[in-house]
Amino acid sequence: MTQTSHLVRRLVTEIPGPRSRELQTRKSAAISAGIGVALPVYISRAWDGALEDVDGNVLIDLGSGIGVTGVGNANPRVVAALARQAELFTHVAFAITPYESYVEVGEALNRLTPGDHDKRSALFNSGAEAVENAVKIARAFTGRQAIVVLEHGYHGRTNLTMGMTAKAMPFKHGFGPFAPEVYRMPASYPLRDGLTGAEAAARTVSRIEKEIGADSVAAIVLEPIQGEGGFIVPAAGFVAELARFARESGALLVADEIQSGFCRTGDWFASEHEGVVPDLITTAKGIAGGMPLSAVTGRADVMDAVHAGGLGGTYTGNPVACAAALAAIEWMEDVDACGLARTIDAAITARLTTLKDRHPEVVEIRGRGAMKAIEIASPLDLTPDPARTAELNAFCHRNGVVTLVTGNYGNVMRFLPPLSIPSPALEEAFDVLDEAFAVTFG
Ligand code: PLZ
Repeated sequence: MTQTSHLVRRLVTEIPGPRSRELQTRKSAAISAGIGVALPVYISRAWDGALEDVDGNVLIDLGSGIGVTGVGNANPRVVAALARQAELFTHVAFAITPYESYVEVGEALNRLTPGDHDKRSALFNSGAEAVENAVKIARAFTGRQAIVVLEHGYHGRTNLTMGMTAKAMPFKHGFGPFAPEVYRMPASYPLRDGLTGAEAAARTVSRIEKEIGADSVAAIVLEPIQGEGGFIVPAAGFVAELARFARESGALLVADEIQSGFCRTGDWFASEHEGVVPDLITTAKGIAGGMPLSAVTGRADVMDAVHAGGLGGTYTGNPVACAAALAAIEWMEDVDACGLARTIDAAITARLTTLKDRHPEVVEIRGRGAMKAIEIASPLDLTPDPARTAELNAFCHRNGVVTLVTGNYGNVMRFLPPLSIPSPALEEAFDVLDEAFAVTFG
């Protein structure tokens, strides 16, 4: 963690302040009610681990815009690179007249993703779009249709990826029908299923064989650490075992590393920790310091199985986003961002361990690197406690710390600070969490 002194939580009004409340009223009148806002504090600028609002409050950021600004908000190197590019050209469409930075991002992804085999990449805009394209590629390569996804999985909000996402509210409710040939199979959730990785994988494989047929599966798409599902770390060996099954049955393993990628977990990609080399990997979020960019990277033979022109989109691999990605990747390599994530892990784990000792309602501390979470439930029978999780979260918000709730039961608080967060800011944020627990649980 960088040691800088400019970051201090500063609360000059109640949260949200008057100017934010005014904007929220305008928001309700102008913007669809379907666009939710978790914390209606309107931001005017942001930097490493800090968000300043329109009322002059400075909040500590433990969310990184849902795991995006790992390099720090408005990282100066990213800003300089994208401004330079924007002056040259903002868009020409790679499919019409290409440019070098797109190719460079592809080269970087091929180099950084797990495995030293021959790889190819394709760039898109959003995470959901990357997942959609991974499915297209897997179907084109295998000639099969079935897509296996897991309980608690999250893959996006487009029609196909909604179908691949486990949670109904708020993501799918009322939006069906969903795309066919998507099969949800049991995952590994050590706290709640008590199974080893091998046992959980055997259960999943058996269900795939009986309900889909192994020779019908185009791909198993999984998050090596489940993000929106609750920062669930599968039991050791689960992912590797599914990778083995995929290899033996002619299916592809697609690792959705949209949330876990780019040093977030203390490795460049969470698959590395599982000892798995995915056939395809989807990335987004942390790739470009806040600019919309996503990618599918993987085996050259698979990626090249698609006919020319089969993949694309007007904005895919936008040059400004590519310039941002190259600067963000360079920053991550220069500062050893994976090392920063591991340092953050140690600091957060220490704080959460103390908290868990005092409050048995913290039934588990989990996650890796700067992707950590606590699950809040009855210590007696693990009944999820979404009400008190919401109270804790609201306390943090009122007191100037941006925390996020996750999990299919709504009872997981997750911590995704920028990897550049100064250590005092991190400690201060966890002081607030301590107070939140004291107030909520006594
Ligand atoms: N795959 C693993 O985490 C995005 C969604 C927030 P997009 N997660 C945050 C929300 O409420 O929409 C995500 C992810 C994983 C795919 C996606 C989808 O990425 O860039 O949001 O489309």
